Amino acid sequence: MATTSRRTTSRAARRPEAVAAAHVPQRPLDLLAAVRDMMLIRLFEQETERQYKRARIGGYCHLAIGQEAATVGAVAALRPEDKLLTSYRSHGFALARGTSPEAVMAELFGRKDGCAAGRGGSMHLLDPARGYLGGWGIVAGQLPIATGVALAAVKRGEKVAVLCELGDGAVNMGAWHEALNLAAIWRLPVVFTVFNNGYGMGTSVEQSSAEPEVYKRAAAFRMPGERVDGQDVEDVYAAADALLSRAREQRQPAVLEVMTYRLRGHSVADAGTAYRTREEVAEWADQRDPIALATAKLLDAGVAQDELDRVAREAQAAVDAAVAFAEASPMPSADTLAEFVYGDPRSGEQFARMAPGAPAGEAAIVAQLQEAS
Ligand SMILES: Cc1ncc(C[n+]2csc(CCOP(=O)(O)OP(=O)(O)O)c2C)c(N)n1
Repeated sequence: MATTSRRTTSRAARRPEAVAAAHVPQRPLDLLAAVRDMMLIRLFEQETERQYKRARIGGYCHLAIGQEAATVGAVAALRPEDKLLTSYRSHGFALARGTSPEAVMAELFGRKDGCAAGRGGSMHLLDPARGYLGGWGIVAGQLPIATGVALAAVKRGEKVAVLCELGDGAVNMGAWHEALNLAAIWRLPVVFTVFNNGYGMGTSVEQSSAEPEVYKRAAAFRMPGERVDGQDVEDVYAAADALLSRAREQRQPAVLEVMTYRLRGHSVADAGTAYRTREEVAEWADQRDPIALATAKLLDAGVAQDELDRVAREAQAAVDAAVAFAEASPMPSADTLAEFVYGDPRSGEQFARMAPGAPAGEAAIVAQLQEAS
């Protein structure tokens, strides 16, 4: 009888070979500021895990502990006018882009003062004022939207770049091909930034991808493709800066593969040990923790340990304040349910048509509209 074997592939905790030109960023990265952001994100997500276990947070919840350098390095390369779209593993992106920890935590709690007014939760963070056009829950769902956002920017004559983050699991979806093909044909300013953390849920990249070196897939669309060490915030920043600059100035789309690792399970419901060994996780935590790597560089450069301790204390205070804010924020009231569903402010009418006895309701609304016009 044929048997199936679940092949697991170990992901060694070592610096991957970068496949990128040596980029010299236009503006140097402020490494201390990057460490501050990474610490905030780490502490925020550790608190998120605690609050989830206390049932303050419901629904799906995906932590990106271990991926902070990838997130902070990529976001640091964005200009204020640029746009950002990501997958559901989105807490760090909102925080790195400047959304307040209060607004993010309140969103996780489903509260009125959350950054998506309590409608989105962990997977659907949103901050249009900062160009963060969402965490998206459908794998690869954000890709065609990012292509569309880039097309809209070109049509409006805006010189902006779009950073579209996705997981390695998204590169085998049809939307990947559609979005990259159109971006290439129309020369749209979008950088598809693949956070390759080795696994899509419990399936390794090697098990699921005929070409596991994701950056090479850019060749199918005649785009530049680069791979960078995602645990080194300076490297991620330099590569993202180069590709985003070319997108902004020359409308050159690209693929950036950021090699990283998530130290937690796929979501809070996954212990993350069925498809990888405890040793593998421990090796990444001990040898390739992005915050430890960056703080070691700062200490080497003469930054005092006291200064780093102060940064960590301030980050923890910001997280504590975020929890207090979220607890105090009210739940959205039921009569605002129809708000934010459609861009059209008349969404209330559309909801009314769906109410019990809608046909009559609809007739009345149509009559009112006719009267008003
Ligand atoms: C279209 C679709 N299919 C399946 C799922 C369920 N699902 C959620 S996350 C995920 C794995 C995605 O992995 P990857 O893209 O590598 O991102 P990561 O979770 O590692 O950040 C799957 C299959 C989904 N959300 N959307």
